[in-house]
Amino acid sequence: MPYKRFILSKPNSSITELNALGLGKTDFIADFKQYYIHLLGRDEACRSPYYAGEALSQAIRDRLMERWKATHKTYKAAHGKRAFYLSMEFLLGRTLSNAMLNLGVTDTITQGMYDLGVEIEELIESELDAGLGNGGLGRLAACFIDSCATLQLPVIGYGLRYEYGMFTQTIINGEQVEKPDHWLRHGNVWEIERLEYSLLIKFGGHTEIQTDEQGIQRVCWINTHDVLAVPYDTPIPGYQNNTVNTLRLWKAVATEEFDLEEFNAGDYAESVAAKITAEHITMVLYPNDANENGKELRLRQQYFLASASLQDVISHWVKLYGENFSEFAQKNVFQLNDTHPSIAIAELMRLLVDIHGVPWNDAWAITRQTMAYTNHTLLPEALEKWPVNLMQRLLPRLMEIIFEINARFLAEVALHWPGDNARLRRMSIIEEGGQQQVRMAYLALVGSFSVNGVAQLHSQLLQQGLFHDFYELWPNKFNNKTNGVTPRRWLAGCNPELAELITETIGDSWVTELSDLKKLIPYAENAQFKIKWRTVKHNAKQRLIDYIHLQHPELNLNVDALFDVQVKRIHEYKRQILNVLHVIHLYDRIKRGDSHMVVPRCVLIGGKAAPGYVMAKKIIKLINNVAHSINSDPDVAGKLSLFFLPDYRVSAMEKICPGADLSEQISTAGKEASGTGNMKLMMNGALTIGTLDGANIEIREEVGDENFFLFGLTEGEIEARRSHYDPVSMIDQDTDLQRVINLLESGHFNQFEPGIFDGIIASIKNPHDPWMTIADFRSYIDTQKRVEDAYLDKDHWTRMSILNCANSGKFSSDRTINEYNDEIWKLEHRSVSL
Ligand code: 9L8
Repeated sequence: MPYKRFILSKPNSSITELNALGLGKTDFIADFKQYYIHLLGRDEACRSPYYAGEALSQAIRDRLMERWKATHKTYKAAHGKRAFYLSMEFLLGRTLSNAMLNLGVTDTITQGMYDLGVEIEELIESELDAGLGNGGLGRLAACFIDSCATLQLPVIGYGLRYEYGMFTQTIINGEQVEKPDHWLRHGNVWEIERLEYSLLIKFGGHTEIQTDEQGIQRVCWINTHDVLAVPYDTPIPGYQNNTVNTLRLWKAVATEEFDLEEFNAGDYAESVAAKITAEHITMVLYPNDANENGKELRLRQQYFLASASLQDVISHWVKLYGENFSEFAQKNVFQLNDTHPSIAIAELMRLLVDIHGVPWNDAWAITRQTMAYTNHTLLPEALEKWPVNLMQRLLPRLMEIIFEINARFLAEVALHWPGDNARLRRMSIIEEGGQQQVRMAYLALVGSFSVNGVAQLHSQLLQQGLFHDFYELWPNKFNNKTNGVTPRRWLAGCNPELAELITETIGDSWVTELSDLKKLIPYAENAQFKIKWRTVKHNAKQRLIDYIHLQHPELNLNVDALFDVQVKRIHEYKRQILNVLHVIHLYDRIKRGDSHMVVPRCVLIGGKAAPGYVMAKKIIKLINNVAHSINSDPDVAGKLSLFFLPDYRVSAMEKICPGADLSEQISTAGKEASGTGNMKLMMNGALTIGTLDGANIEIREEVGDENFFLFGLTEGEIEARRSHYDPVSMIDQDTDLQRVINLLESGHFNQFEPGIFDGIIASIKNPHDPWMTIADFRSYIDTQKRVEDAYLDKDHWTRMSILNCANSGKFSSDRTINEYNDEIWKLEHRSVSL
């Protein structure tokens, strides 16, 4: 029996009287004990930091809960516009320490736990990363929702609740071995299941035109196999502002009706199999970064996300405004995180036209005023295309809608460029040829009012290259939003010692106004301050050494060495190979007694390879083999070491960036859309060695040429060189490079594994090498020499380090989100009071 009223508190009690809001030490300790003893059933004898962490997280979650409700009420009462960030990836990492920071209770809780004999650090370390993303694109989504909450913007993140996140990487015999990441195995205190908001998602079946009672013809999508989408909500707290926004992640669950149907037909085993197929949809994150694989399950995931999220928004709309959609576009905006959720454009048309009876032209106007698309890559292998026949089978109604959108769009193109058939073929959403394919980027372009790249160069290249035809048709749609990262996690949270030094020097406004770091500029000349800065860096490097020792206890690392860091996904365009060539060159110099090499250097490389990307896996093996040779050679001990850090992930970066001296951003110019690791490292006082690519260009602009180590060909020079690129003759003409290649070809690093690096060697010697690694070798080596010389002058290096941090303000995701809001979303900021 449904109850009439469900009373949880005395009618007059105000929520502030509840212990669950108290932010004092005694409030937390009381709740912590309550959860530890009664909810988890543990006692003092259980010394597991895991359960203490769970109990503490519960207590903190309670504090978020009231603020979450208050935020919800504030937004609801305002009846204002909302934005929805649709993304297949949200790479959140750990939550506990970030929640403490944003609630402003880090010191209180650290002290409170200490009083109980518990080290907070141990609890923090026992939390698993939420690895629901591959790399930059997924982490960007996580930084963005942090900034939206901090800026008090009504933005909901929509994504998928993968049962298995990004795989765990182990290294066995120098090779990557993947282990599934069952991150939910112990449950997840930070999420709340919302069964009551479950929705049905259709797959398969066919369409039919039916006439309704009013004699109106409607397309019906019938005989479908339906899957239930169940939302799980995670609170996203703003920085000390009472705002708690929502990240809603969908889980696929088999419908009971579906089971019953099959079961009644007498096929029990089939019905269980069907249930499992349905629940496969959100089972695993595809581990391909900037690399499409075209699998049917991936398309299912994409549609599942798009349909569930849109239905959720529309059912909310209908509850408030009924079937009147005239103001829908004024009140709602969807930001598509790359083309991955771009089927949402066709799905919104389906929901408006077929389900809510909106005429096509009105629905199309709404869609085109509601959808905004962010492009994250120019790499052709990452551009999504779906075979038409697959879409017809899996999503027949969506395919019809895409054909209709395309027909009307091509008519518009034909009007604009009469008789230009080549252009029609180029711009069609449907690529003709062997098998017809849907070009998802074009669907996104046609269906959106805004299209942006993620750094100046990238946005410019989109307009001049990939999307040029569309830029000519709709120049005003195009814009740039240079990426950023949240200074809460990437400075205040991960580097408390540096944060404290900054705050005692210039105050704490930088946490939410990162450009205030400019106030540090005069201190770059202050001897006292520089000593403090150096001490903080020294301590961070020592902590990084301790962290590396967990993986490599055998290594003897020198805290005064130059810490040279390249951490990111392993990809040929990111050119980890170029880094290895430099390390081999240094090794060769030391071995031949070149005494100019005086600066001890620790080179740290980390990152995951997509499991199917053979060359990337070979690169990992090469790094490990070279590391083994170098680290076991007494001739180079104390001068040079190289190590591969296994299982690079968000929580690893939080330890790495405070301790880095040099940030390697060495992609082939024009290939890295932005990069965001470059920003995290800069913020923590690392200097960049980099090409004129992605956000490196803007980093250099901000910090000044004299505080940035630039090398390599420009994007224009790269493209101009392609036709006559001759790496073999470049090797012949450069003795250092010749010696490096000889070492590789002689099998020096693979004496018992003949031939294993032949593929890598051939790829860089190939005149058609798309990444042109050899072309930048000389410039890179010479620039690395300048790095060494600069590092020798400790005082000067410290000055440059301070200036890098001081000028990193532009790269706060708060700045990025303010630009999205001012130019695309146009939401009002709403402050929340309790
Ligand atoms: N490589 C870009 C990086 O430069 C940028 O900083 C970051 C955030 O804007 O996005 C990175 C990026 N990731 C992807 C990506 C493409 C996929 C994928 C999965 C399947 C298919 C394509 C995951 C990630 N593109 N760009």
